[in-house]
Amino acid sequence: AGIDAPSGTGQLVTQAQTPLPTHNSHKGLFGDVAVIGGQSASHDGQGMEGAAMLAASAALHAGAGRVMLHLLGSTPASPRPAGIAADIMLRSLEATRALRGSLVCGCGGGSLVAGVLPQVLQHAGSLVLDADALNALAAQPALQQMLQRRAAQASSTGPTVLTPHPLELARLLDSSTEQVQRDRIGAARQAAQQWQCLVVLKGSGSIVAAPDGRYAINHSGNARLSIGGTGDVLAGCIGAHLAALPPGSSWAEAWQPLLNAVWLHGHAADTWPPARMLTASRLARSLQRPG
Ligand code: NPW
Ligand code: AMP
Ligand code: MG
Repeated sequence: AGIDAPSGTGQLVTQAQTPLPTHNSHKGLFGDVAVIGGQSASHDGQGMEGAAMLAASAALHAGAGRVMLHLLGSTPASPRPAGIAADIMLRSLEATRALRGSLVCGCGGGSLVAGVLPQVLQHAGSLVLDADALNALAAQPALQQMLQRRAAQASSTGPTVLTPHPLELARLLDSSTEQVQRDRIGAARQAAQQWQCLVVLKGSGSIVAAPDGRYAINHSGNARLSIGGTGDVLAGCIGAHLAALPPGSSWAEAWQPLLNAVWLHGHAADTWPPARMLTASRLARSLQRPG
């Protein structure tokens, strides 16, 4: 109910297609996720560590084998912020970047993200760019050129996923929220083709678009997701679903795992007990593989 699948290259996502782990699985098979973001409160007093912590928690609960986190502006002497699950490894920027697996960058990253993006864009594996990573790209044409170079070298790097909400996409396209919302499919496809990336335009009925023009409309999720932090949870969830792809995978190989992640994120909200308040940290902990 709700949204009709348009004709052409559109598809409606109504369930995840995720195989269950086999009997002899080990953590190496699920892949690792590194999260870089969450500008430390000690840097400028803004305190957006929570966003990166939510992304890391989501990656953990969505099935990553191991999760590492670098809080921008932190040093080895920085205290471990309360609330980071014991399962999550705090690492330096260099150690986090060197990880094999997928890299999620931008959640709560503030102004410090722009400085790390040139290195992040060279990551040999899947890359998810969210929030302030998207804002930095929008503000700096030189970073956009690096993003395009990454796409041209995809066989030695990996697929890139941009996860903007309507205002973030408007910033990237030098447009307005209203214009993006007027033609959500067109805006998502334009960005996917322009940057040769996979794009998830978030909101009610998230649009997933690919560089070749194909797109999908996600059918799960509801207005209970309209709270702070749920987008950070989505970024980590996508990171987990892309983590097992080998370096050099194409965007086409990332397409179905990406649709699974977007659908499962919304599904977690759809199956949340109605009488219980949904929060982003609870959403992260409720993510699960189907089956
Ligand atoms: P309006 O008000 O309609 O003009 P920003 P942010 C629009 C971190 N967080 N449909 C809407 O614009 C993030 O990771 C940290 C239409 C809205 O006001 C970022 O790093 C948290 N419009 C940073 O904060 C938890 C829509 O976008 C504006 C829309 C800033 O991120 C919270 C907000 O955009 C947060 O995640 C829709 N569906 N969705 C933490 N715990 O540490 C959004 N808009 O100005 O980019 O701010 O998204 O809050
Ligand atoms: P962000 O704007 O980055 O915090 O991300 C918000 C997340 O919640 C995205 O995954 C959106 O698709 C989702 N979301 C927000 N509002 C709704 C809604 N009304 N219906 C479905 N999903 C929503
Ligand atoms: Mg967000």
